[in-house]
Parts: sequence; structure tokens; C-alpha cells
Amino acid sequence: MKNKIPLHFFLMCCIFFIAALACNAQTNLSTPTSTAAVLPTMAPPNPPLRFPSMTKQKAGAPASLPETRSDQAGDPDSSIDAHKKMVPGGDTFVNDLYERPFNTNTMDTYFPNYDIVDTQGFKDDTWGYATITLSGLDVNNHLSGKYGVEIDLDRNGRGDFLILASKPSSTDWTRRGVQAWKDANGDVGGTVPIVADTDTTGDGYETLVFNQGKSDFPGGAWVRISPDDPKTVDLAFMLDMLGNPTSFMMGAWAGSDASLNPAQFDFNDHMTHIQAGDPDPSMQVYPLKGLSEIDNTCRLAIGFVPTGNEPGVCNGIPPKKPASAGVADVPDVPDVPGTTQQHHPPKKLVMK
Ligand SMILES: [Ca+2]
Ligand SMILES: [Ca+2]
Ligand SMILES: [Ca+2]
Ligand SMILES: [Ca+2]
Repeated sequence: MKNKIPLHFFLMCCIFFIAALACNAQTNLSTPTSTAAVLPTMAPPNPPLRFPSMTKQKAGAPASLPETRSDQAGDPDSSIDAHKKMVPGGDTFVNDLYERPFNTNTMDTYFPNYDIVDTQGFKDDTWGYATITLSGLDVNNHLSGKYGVEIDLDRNGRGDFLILASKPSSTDWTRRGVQAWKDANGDVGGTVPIVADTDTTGDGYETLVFNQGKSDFPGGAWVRISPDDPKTVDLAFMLDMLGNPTSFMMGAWAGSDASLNPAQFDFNDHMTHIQAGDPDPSMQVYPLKGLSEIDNTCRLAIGFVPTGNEPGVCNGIPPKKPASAGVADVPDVPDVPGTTQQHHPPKKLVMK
């Protein structure tokens, strides 16, 4: 008799077969998943954009300063007359030239680390450079101030960028403490650049374009103490950050954190001579008052030959000396003060 397969056995076989198929299907489905789980250990096909971009934007520090200097200017060394609570010259408030490395009112504290005695400018294809030499270090043998340059791209006397370095302490280039400010709305200088205006306010340098490496230009500006001279600050800034100028004017600044306030440029537009005071005892508004602990220089010509008529430029058309009768000679201060006759008339000193 022919053996019949029991119906229940046949059904069990079918169930087992279907279950096996399902199991196999699950195994097949799980395979890509496990393969994908392995992938992260390999190089990701699309790494986050910020990675390569950070690597690419990170610019190296500048190297040594160029061998050829573009321009240089001296500035009065006020240590000479510091004990007399006065300066040897170099301060013409109405023409944006200051020589005020003293405390306010009493002028009994002289700050050699705020007193510029020399500045130099350099330029290559990538960088602009400045050196700022101070009369001395502070009582702790540090340069505990702010040091910077004001850059006038179109030579009209109206500053465009202000680069400031706070408390430089290393002979290696660093971005620590360095900021670059821009006058994006063009109100630095007020109505008449360089010259004191009576009714101008404005917000000075209001736009922070570089802040210790955090910006669109991570390698934009650097500072170091000169490896050759502990009283000299070296600054370097990428020309790219300034729009790649081929030439510019550049003046040096030094002062305390409080005095070198970017929003107060130009200082002689934000306060009167009476409010600012003066470091010259022969002036009626002596001593220093609202503007103290600060020094600046005339503006160097970088990448061009000045005519002498550029507002604020060094070695401009020399001012005439006033008639001798009843008026003291203007202190003879070589290399100071960029003083074009049109913009920097001589200071009248009344005899005591
Ligand atoms: Ca000065
Ligand atoms: Ca000085
Ligand atoms: Ca002005
Ligand atoms: Ca402004």
C-alpha cells in the first residue's frame, strides 16, 4: 500500500520551510547594516566642511622683517624732561599729534613704556610690518601697555584701520592680545581729518575685523617683542585683511588700555583741548587732563614717495618758526612730527 504523508506532517514542513526562508531573508537584510557599521572606521566619504577649511585658512606666522625698510621716524624721548613734569615737544593737540606718557593732572608719574622714540615700517607682498621702540620698560620690566598702528589707505589723513596689541610678552610671533579694527562708516577724522573739529562725535573704529585669530582672517595680525631689543614691539599684519593695498600711510601709537580706545579716534574730535589738557607748562591748559598715558607719531609713507602734503605724513613741509619777539622758539625736535604746513601749523608758545 502506498504510504501517504500525513497532512499535519506536510503542514509542519511547510511552516518550517517558510520560517527558514524568513530567517534567511533577515540574514540578508542584516548584512548591509553590519557592513555600514564597519564604514565609520574607514575614512568618511564627506568629512565636515569646517575641518579642511580650518586647516586651509590657518596661516603661518610671519617670518623675519624684510631687510629693506620702507620708512622710519623718530619721536621725542620724554624721559629727558620727565622730572620737570613736561615733554620736550611733539604734542600738537589740534593736529592729532600727542606726546603724553604721563598720568593725568599731577603728571608725577612718567611711563617709559608708553613713550615712543622711534617707529619703522616695512612691506612685502604678503605682510605689512611696523616696529615701535619705547623709551623703556615699566617698573616690572614689561611692556604692559597697548601698542599699535593706524593705517590710512588713501592718504587723506582719515585712518581706515587700527591694529592694536595688548601687553606683548613673547619674542615669538603670537596673535594673543592682538586686534584689528576698521572704520567701516568712515567717520574717523570727523569733518577735517587730522585737524581738531569742534562738534564731531562719531564712533571711531567700530568694527572688529580681527580678534586674536578669531575672524575671517585667522592669521591676520601678529605681535612679538623684538628678539634684538626688549624695548621694541614688532607688529605684522596681512595685507589681504586690508584689501591688498600697494601703499599706505602708517602712524604708531602707544598707551594704556584705557587711553587707547578705538571708539575715541580721532581724540581731538571727541574732546576739546581744554578737556584734554596739555603737557607743555607754557600752555594755558597745562597739565594733562582728559587725554593722558598716550603717545603717537607722525605717519610713515609705505610704498610711495610722499609729496609732503599728505595730512599727518612725517617730514612734511616744515612749519615756519614764529617771530622771535615775545614768542619762544618751537622746540627743535628732529624727525618729529609730521607736520605739513597746511595741516600742522607751528604751536605758538607764549613766553612766561
Ligand atoms: Ca609723540
Ligand atoms: Ca615719545
Ligand atoms: Ca578731525
Ligand atoms: Ca566709525
